[in-house]
Parts: sequence; structure tokens; C-alpha cells
Amino acid sequence: MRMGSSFIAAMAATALISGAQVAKAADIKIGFLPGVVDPFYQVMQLGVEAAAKDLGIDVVTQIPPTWGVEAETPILDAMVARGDLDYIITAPVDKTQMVAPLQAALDAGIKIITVDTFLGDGDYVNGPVSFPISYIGSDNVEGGRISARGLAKAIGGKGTVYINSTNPNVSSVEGREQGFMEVMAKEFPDIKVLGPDYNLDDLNKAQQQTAAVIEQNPDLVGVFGTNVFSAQGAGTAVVNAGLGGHVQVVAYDATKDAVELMGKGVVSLILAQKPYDMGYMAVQFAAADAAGVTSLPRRVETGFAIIDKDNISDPAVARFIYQVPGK
Ligand code: T6T
Repeated sequence: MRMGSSFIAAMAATALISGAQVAKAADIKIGFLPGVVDPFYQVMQLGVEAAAKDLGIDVVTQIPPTWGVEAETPILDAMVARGDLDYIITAPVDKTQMVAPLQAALDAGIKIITVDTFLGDGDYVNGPVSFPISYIGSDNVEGGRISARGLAKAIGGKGTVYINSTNPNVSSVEGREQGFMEVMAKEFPDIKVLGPDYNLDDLNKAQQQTAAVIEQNPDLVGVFGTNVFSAQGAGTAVVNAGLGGHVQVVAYDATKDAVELMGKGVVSLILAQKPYDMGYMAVQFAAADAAGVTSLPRRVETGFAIIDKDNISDPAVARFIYQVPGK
């Protein structure tokens, strides 16, 4: 595959790489295997495709229809079996169970970059899993802390709140739950936290679980939805119960639905991640690695935009709402 000429010029200008290494980078082919079909990963795919176009690299994308090891592993195995991929950029759907299948990909000669979720404890220098080139994604523990402080503020620092999440052992949502609970325990002694319940990344399940918690806990004043479907399901349950504005929702992920629920006064805070950046940079990292770059950071935190009703119309903030053309 051909590399973009400006990229080659920039790399060559650093005098870090030889002509032979540039030729190697020009030949790479990347597999992109995100976690599931959702607006977050659709935006990430836009970033992957933009970088691939800019650098003249071929990318093969396959997206599991549902979240889980049983859905992601066979797709990964098929990507390995193709025999033509040099790198796989992936969001492992379980921090332990995806280690062996991804190690098998590495053993077959494919280098791994993880985006959004990590393997092991995410410390690829000193941690138990160190074979991926890098983790590029959010600091989800910090995102959970920000969510906790936002929800505490929205409910006046007291009452019962509930966490609706996707699955255990997923680095992203696990970090969010951890950061959220840590702040509530340390900073807000008058807030009681229920959950997490796990919806297996199923919107209907998230809605049903939240409806049941609302029913059983008349003192509920807040919900933390830890991802797209958790927040959307929770928000819908709050609306259906006629409690919009009374039960405050904090939504991780900046979807159009979350924005609509903010307009209705149901969602008080939205945490936008930067999936486009994750995808774009992961492709750049693959190209740089192929070109002989040896000092790529093993962890890159892409940051957040924290959206509330006061800043949502600011274009500098609104640009982080997940926009998928045609959707
Ligand atoms: O929140 C994102 C992602 O960060 C998480 O790992 C899984 O769920 C999403 O894709 C949103 O649905």
C-alpha cells in the first residue's frame, strides 16, 4: 500500500528511518475490530478511515453485532485467518478473556493496538499484559469521577442514585463504575449508591432494569448510565415514569439521544469521549510502528468534553457530539 507523500516526507525529514523502513510502512494493511455497532464506534470508524485515507493505508473493518467475547472472537479469528493483515486495531470486549485470542493474533505475526478498552490492567509497560503497542482511549476512572461530581451537584449532594452499566470485566465501564463509586464514598456521604446492574449492552434491558429500580426505590433521585445504551435506556425509563427533572441522569457518551434528553431536562450532564481521535491516532501509530518508530507512548488518553445545558450550543463543545453522516 502507498503512504501519503507528505507523511513520508515528514518521517524522512526526521532522519529516524531508512528508505527500506518507509517501503515497509507503505505496505501495511490494518484490521479494525471495534466492540459493537453503536454511534461511539461509528465515529471511531470515521477517524480510522480518515487516517487510512490520509496515509494511503488499506483498512478492513468488521463490527460485531452484539457485545461479547462470543461475538468478537470468531471475527478476530477470521481476520487472522485472512493472512494479509499486519496490524489489528481493536476494542477488547473483556480485559481477560480477549488476551488469549489477541495473543494468538500476535503469534500469527499481527501487531495489536487497543482502542477504547484495554487488556489486563492497561499498563502495557509493567502490567500483566504488555504485548499491545498501545492503549489509546479515555481515562475512564477519571470519567467516572467527573460523572459522580456532576450527578451529586445536580441532586444537591444527597439522596439515592443508581448505576446502570453493561458488563463486568470490561475496562471502560468498569473504570467508570470505579471512579464514580470512589468519589461518592469519599466526597458525598449523604448519597447512597445502588447497583451496578448489568444490561449486557442491551438498550431494552437497561430500560427495564432502571424502571424496576425506580419502582422499588421511590427515593431515587439520580442515575449514572455508563455508556450509550445504559444512559439511553435509563433516560427512557425516567421519562416513562414521568420523573423527568426529578430523577437526574448523567450520560456517558454524547449521542443525539442523550442530547435530546438533555433538552427535555432529563439528562443533566453528558460526558463526550473522543472516538474519532482514538481511531485516527491508532492508524497513525500503526504507520509509525511500521516505519520504525520505537518510542510510541504505550498509553494515550484522549480526554473528554463535558457537556451541560449551559455550554451545549457552544460549537467548540458541540463538535464532540457523536455525528454519523446519514444517521
Ligand atoms: O461507551 C462506549 C465505549 O467507551 C464502551 O467501551 C462501550 O460502550 C460504548 O461503545 C458506547 O456504547
